[in-house]
Amino acid sequence: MRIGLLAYGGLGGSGTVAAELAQILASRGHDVALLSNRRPFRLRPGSSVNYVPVRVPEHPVLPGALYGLAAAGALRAAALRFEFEVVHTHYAIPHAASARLAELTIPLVHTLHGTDVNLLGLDPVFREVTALALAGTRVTAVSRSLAAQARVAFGVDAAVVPNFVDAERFAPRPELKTRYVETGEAMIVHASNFRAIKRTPDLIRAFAHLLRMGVRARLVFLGDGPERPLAARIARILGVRERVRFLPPTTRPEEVVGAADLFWLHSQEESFGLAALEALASGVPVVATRIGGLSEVVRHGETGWLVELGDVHAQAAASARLLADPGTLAEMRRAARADARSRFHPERIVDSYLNIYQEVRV
Ligand code: GMT
Repeated sequence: MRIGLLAYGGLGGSGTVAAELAQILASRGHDVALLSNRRPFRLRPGSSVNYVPVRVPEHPVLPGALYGLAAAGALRAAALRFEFEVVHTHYAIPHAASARLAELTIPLVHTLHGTDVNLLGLDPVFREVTALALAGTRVTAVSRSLAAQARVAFGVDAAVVPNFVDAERFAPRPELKTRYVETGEAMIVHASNFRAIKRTPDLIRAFAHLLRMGVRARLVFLGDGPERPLAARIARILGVRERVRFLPPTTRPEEVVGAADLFWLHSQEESFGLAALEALASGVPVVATRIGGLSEVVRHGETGWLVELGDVHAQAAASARLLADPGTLAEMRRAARADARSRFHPERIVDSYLNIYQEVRV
């Protein structure tokens, strides 16, 4: 099949999902083109996916303002060039509207990822235009919780197609732990784009509690984003800065995540939590907020532990309990990996997308 994908590039989860999907589809012999504003971090060099950058003409007064229109133009040109049989957009704002504007006579599939519904999608301006763009097309959402929010925001019935993980790549790597922490220390990892929604200051507060409980541990932050300096400042204020490591984004996150004892998230919104899934596949239990799709990804008490938003004491206490009980932790590690492999297997989930592509073509 000739498939066009439109997504945001860079480090974001929606771009990661689109890039991984594109590569699996191409490896199965489909002709795939991926359009995005920046090359997705996870699109491997030399992959057989046709990468098409969306070029946004520079405007001295309105930098970046023309992206939605540029995406429509790039999609229209690519559809003619590659003769797409289906176009699949990721992250509805503005991609669903861009695809509608491109006036393609090709079936459209739109995947909702999170803040396109529950943050930007709540703004009446975006909500109205996005609802119009989604009307009459096939829509998917990455979790049941996001599908429910999309029904309210846009009045659409989205099919749930969850994200997936490559468990060969995201696997336990305990032998790498000494790269990041001293012998005898527990290693806690958080991977993030450091937006306010991720509540990284709460993670530092939880970590300070954990240390006060007498746990020998180090918190490893992987990634970059607007609140990274704030996180470092709070760590200094709370006197734990020397126990927090900041690692820049890497093309091999599996080498950090797979070495951890626990993975932490304290997000206030998380439609799915791809980083949590990658940790689970790596055999690393997740301690996170009981928010959105996280409670669909993490099985409370079996593959991790869920706490209420803002309850940094509970985040610390649950982690201290697990770290102090090697038997339970080992069982949770095994369950985390097994559950991630069985429920979020790439081949099965890519099949779900292919079935939807087939359905919209008839
Ligand atoms: O919606 C966003 O905030 C951006 C988006 C992204 O591109 O990083 O993240 C969302 O999509 C990911 C992939 O489906 C999910 O794993 C994230 O949970 C989701 N983020 C939020 O809901 C905050």
